[in-house]
Amino acid sequence: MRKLLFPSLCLALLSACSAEQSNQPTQDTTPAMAKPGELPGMPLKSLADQINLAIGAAVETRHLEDPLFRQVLIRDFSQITPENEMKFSYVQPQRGQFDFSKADQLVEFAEEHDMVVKGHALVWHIQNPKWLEETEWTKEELSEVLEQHIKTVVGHYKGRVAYWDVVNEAFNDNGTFRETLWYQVLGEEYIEMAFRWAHEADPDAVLFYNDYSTEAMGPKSNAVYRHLKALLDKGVPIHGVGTQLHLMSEYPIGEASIARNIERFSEIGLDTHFTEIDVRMRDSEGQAGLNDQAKHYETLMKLAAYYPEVDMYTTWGLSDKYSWVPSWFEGYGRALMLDKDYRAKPAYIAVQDVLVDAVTGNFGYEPITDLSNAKRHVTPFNAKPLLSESLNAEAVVYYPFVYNQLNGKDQRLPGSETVSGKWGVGYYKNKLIGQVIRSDETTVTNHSLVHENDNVEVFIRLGEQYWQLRSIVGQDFAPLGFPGKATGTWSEDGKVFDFAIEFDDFEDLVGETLGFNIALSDNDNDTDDGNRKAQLYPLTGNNVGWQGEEFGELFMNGQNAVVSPNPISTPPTFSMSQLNEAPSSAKDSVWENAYRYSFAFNQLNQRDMSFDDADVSGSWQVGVHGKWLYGVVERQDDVTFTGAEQSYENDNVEVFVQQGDKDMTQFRTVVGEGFEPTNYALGYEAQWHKEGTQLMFAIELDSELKDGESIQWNIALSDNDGEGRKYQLYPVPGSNMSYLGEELTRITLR
Ligand code: 9MR
Repeated sequence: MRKLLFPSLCLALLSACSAEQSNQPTQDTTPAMAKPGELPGMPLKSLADQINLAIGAAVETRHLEDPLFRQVLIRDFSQITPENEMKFSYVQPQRGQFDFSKADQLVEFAEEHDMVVKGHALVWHIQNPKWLEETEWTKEELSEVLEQHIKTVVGHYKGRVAYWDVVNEAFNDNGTFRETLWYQVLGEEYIEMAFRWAHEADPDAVLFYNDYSTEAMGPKSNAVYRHLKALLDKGVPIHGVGTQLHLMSEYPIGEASIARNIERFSEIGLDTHFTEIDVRMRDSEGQAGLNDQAKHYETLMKLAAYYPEVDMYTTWGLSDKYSWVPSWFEGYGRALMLDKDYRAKPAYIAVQDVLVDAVTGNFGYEPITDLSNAKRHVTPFNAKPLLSESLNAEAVVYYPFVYNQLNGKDQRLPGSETVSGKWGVGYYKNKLIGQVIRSDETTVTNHSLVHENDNVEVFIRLGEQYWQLRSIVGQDFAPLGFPGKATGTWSEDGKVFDFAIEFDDFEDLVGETLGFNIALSDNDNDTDDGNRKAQLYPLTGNNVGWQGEEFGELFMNGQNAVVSPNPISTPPTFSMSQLNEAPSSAKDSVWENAYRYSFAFNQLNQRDMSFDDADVSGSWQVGVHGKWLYGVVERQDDVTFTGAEQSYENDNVEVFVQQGDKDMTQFRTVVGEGFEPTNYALGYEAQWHKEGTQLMFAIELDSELKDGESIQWNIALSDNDGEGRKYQLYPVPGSNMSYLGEELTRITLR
């Protein structure tokens, strides 16, 4: 039941309260029975005002012509963000010719109705005019263009637009810089420049960085945090961080993680705005979806009401009538608090209830900030959107096949003279489009057991269901129960396999996270039993993919898509052994039976993480004895180079160790030298043998590990042949950010 307001509050807000009484004769009137535009209870803005929270909506001028839209907006909202009409292509459609006609109407409307305006967005990679996108800019020219744009727009609204989204969406989901026009021509400094120019044009304006999938702790928000902090340290005028919050009702909201994120930004002096909230639902969802959606809106409002640093709560649109969602995410919609007839949905009621509690002193809420269950360890494999059904090598990321899961504890690559390969996938609408590139001297396809032939297997998991699709070299996929359509074609020479897997349950895969794995099998007719000698996967495991286990994750990347917060897989986990005695060298017999893995993913190349083993290759093993972690590295390299000024640029091995909640330590040993000094309090030592082909190292742990216990871990082999670093090979994919304590894997004692 909804709570009654205190009478004193009604006195203070007489008109609003009487409106409430006439609109809502009884407490249990269901909102669905209200007339279009008739909303129950106190207007949200009269409540939010009392806790200094602006409550806003994204608006376009055409919406204001709809009387109900206007009425509800004026009644309930105290802030607007121009949804499109202040973007670059609108305000500067021709070079040097500014057109503020639409944006002016919005600002005038806001002034008439006492609303605050947040300008959106000065620098973005989308909705830029043709002239801007199609010119080959020099750095000087483009920086002039940007300076003029920002100064003209912010100057035009000086004193009238209180807040600005200065830079929008500058980072990729994995925390690397997005390769926009701005970044490519101006370098990362464009962010700093944009803030400085905006500040010069209106020193009173409050300036924000804005992005999506940054509400919670994670690689992307970490990147935003790091970069904004660095800019603040340099005195760049940045006042807050906006997190868009284009959410999905079916994913739980990471409340603790959002809370921690707000707090860390606050610690560096930045306010947080919830800037573009909407919570999309599948078209097939009913009341349960509406309730989940309400929970999301409610949790966000609780956080906004609790943290004084959150002083803006803006939804991306006003009602389901004009939302951007259905046209971007096929099969999804109804993302706002009001339905298409401007009636209150459960989300509206939930938000209003939180606000009522907050202004009547009944707000007992305290966010949870314990993150122990909220950690996503490693970025998933990425599939990028394609422009057609054909795979465009530029658009996909290639990952190598890496671990031979047929070979027990020694999962090393067999070497490219035996077999090697890489794979990449993208998607077009509801089709996964993939390619495998394979190199193999001997192709065997006549074994009586189909799986013992040279083949590719693709493993897919959706919820509780999983499928294995197999294609023997030269043949189409065998239909192993997969309900959609799957086709595969091999090139004449058996080197390239192109496939398409169509998902009947989806209209578009954007934003989905699928359970995924892929394997390349190799039979050269030369084993004792005539069976395969390798089955290479991109993940380590026990070759039980066919039983529905050990899936990795494939994230269907896209503008405003979010990675599922529910990991389908456990973080990549490697194994280490208990060593009977402290090893004396890399050749000590204790290593014979220990787990062994290859260095595999070149994280220096974000488009193709495979590498050429004629340049460099290597393997690593780890074990424990007492409180010590021992490791060995075997390395083959055509050219050993250690002449670079920066030691990380030299041929080296880096080991990343983090125990429990302690800080991560990065240990580096340049080939031939010991570990570089660190501030690690316990012992550590590295020793190279045999001209840099063998390394043994030892690191003292805090405490002895028990069976089944893990540490967070990574290891990398860098290769420079004298012309800059070529490869940095890790056992997992990632964006080369382990040195920041991110993208760590686990290593478990077994
Ligand atoms: O809602 C906006 C939609 O009408 C436009 O077509 C689209 C163009 O990309 O931009 C939408 O707004 C975006 C906002 O400016 C920045 N964050 C993501 C929003 C949804 O794409």
